[in-house]
Amino acid sequence: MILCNLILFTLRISLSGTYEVSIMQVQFGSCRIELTHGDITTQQVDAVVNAANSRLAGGGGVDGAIHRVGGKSVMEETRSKFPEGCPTGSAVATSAGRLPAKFVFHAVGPIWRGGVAGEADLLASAYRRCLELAVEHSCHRIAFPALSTGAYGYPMDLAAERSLATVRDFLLEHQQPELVRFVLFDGGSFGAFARALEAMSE
Ligand code: AR6
Repeated sequence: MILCNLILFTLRISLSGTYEVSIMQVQFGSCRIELTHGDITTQQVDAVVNAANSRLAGGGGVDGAIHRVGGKSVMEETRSKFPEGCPTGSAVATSAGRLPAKFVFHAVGPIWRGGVAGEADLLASAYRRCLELAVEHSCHRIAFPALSTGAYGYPMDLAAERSLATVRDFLLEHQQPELVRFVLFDGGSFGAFARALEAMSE
């Protein structure tokens, strides 16, 4: 049975001799998964996802960048609405302060412990909760970083496969949100996600 109509293309624009922008998109009915190089804090979407910890205490990487650019109102709202933090595999929503988005979804991915501690299911569940929050908050466009693949040590290839499959399954079932963008910080993560997305579309 054909579940969806896939259109896959890769666009590489050489802006100069040394800089290249890569974008890859796959269409699932009326929804789209998009991969791009870049910084999550510059994304013009309805919601950006933060790679948070379960105390929602702030940190480095994506978390540091989101709070630095979003400003202190994001942490103030997080502390006052969610003093208990957020369990691993889930996510909570705040407004986005000075970020060019309406909401930040603070998602807690798993710490990699060799793959034997339910990491794959927890990673999938963190992505799914963000997509549910997007639907609940009428967000049509959402941008994710590669959750758990930095300080939390989840192997990039495995994270790419699980993250993309989770988003694809959600879009096929719910037909929203209309755009899910993965914002990948470097060539290695972009390559891993591009390979996984291509394999998934064959
Ligand atoms: N935009 C997009 N991707 C980024 C950015 C950015 N500005 N900065 C880093 N990445 P991480 P985690 C990539 O460590 O593994 C924090 O201290 C990065 O290269 O931000 O889920 C929290 O407080 C990597 O591929 O998140 C937690 O304690 C990916 O984003 C802990 O780290 C995720 O890296 C969460 O660890």
